Amino acid sequence: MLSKFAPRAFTAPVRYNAGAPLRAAFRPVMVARRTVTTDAASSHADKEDVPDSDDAPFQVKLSDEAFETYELDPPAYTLDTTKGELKKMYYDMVAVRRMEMAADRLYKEKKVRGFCHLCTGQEAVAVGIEHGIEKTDHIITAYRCHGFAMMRGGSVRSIIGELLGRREGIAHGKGGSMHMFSTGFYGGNGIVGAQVPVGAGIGFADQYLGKSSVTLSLYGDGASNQGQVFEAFNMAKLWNLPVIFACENNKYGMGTASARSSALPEYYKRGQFIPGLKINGMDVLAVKAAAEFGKQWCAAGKGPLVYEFVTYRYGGHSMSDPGTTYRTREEIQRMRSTNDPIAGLKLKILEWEVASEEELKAIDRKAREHVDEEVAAAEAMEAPHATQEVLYEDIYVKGSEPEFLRGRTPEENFYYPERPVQVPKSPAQT
Ligand SMILES: Cc1ncc(C[n+]2csc(CCOP(=O)(O)OP(=O)(O)O)c2C)c(N)n1
Ligand SMILES: [Mg+2]
Repeated sequence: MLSKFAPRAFTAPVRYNAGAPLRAAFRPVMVARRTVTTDAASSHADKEDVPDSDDAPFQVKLSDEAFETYELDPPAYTLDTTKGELKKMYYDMVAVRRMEMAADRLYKEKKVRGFCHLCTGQEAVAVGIEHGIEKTDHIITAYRCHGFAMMRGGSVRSIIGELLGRREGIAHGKGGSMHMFSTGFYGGNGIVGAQVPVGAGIGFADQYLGKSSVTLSLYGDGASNQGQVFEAFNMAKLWNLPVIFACENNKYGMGTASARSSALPEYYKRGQFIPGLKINGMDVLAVKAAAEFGKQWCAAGKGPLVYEFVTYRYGGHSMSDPGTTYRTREEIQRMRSTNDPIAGLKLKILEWEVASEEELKAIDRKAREHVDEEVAAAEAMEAPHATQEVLYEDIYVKGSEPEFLRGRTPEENFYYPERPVQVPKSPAQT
């Protein structure tokens, strides 16, 4: 029997006694198709229904074009939220963008060295996901990770401190831009696609331990063609793991447009036997609704999902890419001026009278001042001393180091300072 998930083109019966049926099998089927919008201001609410209190819930109706599904009944096109939450989402997106602007400046001042990939334009994905899941859930992503690190609870000073290579950085200055971690956040990974199976493993651990958490394993449109992504899909489906494989389709992998690298650029269908959802990744409300839906789906034991967040990066791939040689300036300008996630939410907040122009300006100022203070604190952090002690710390958990680490020559061996043996106290001593 054919699986109900098998794509039609591969399952349609093919007769070899004539050419016509074969051609018919590949003839495009004319059906009305809805495409997901990237309009960041496409949700609706009646301002009369918006309560006075910041904490009282009200309902937002998402656009009919917020989602597209693959072998999946669509989630509700409504979202329960509060005025307080909308303002917090707005604050979070402004703060992430401001932090990325600071990273951009510090890089150009040559205070940040090495790789640095900014998420400017893609803020709604990190912010919307965080508002739709719990702190006990898990996120793992690629190198475009600053926004996720912050939303998972990393302070701005620890993230910027990391970029500057300081010991107070979120990974003690040893990871840099691509390798940041915090509770429930597993990086920040530089090898394209490698984090996807690791995400499946995190989901496996949850299932094994009987926990009801969900793991979001994020990757890019370029990464989606990695073999290990499909291996992870296969195992996750076989074992029914609580994992959302989420492609941030920002239209480009380095300088290559997605349609030039992907034979099927509909990334939400890439799971084949895994239901998929395509989401307006510029609308933070649609992102939040999708994250909530996926969490409930996984908690109900329904197994993995494949998501595609349609988004856009404003800057180059990394700091060394101006980002204008493989796409037109007009395209970037159009996305910035008509699909910006922050401007879109701002428009809705004003239209629904959730906050006044002045209140929003105050939120902008608060986010700006907070980020600026934190960045200044990071810049004031002392540079690490160029000693072997500093170089070799953080390789082993403190107290579990071996006697020494080998250098290139015996003279370069590093001997860890002797530590007193930790004798556990007996209950009578405590
Ligand atoms: C295994 C591997 N191959 C190639 C690279 C070089 N590389 C770094 S980023 C990138 C493009 C990935 O694009 P995408 O997955 O769309 O993510 P985006 O940068 O758009 O967020 C490539 C090819 C790498 N880091 N790892
Ligand atoms: Mg990409």
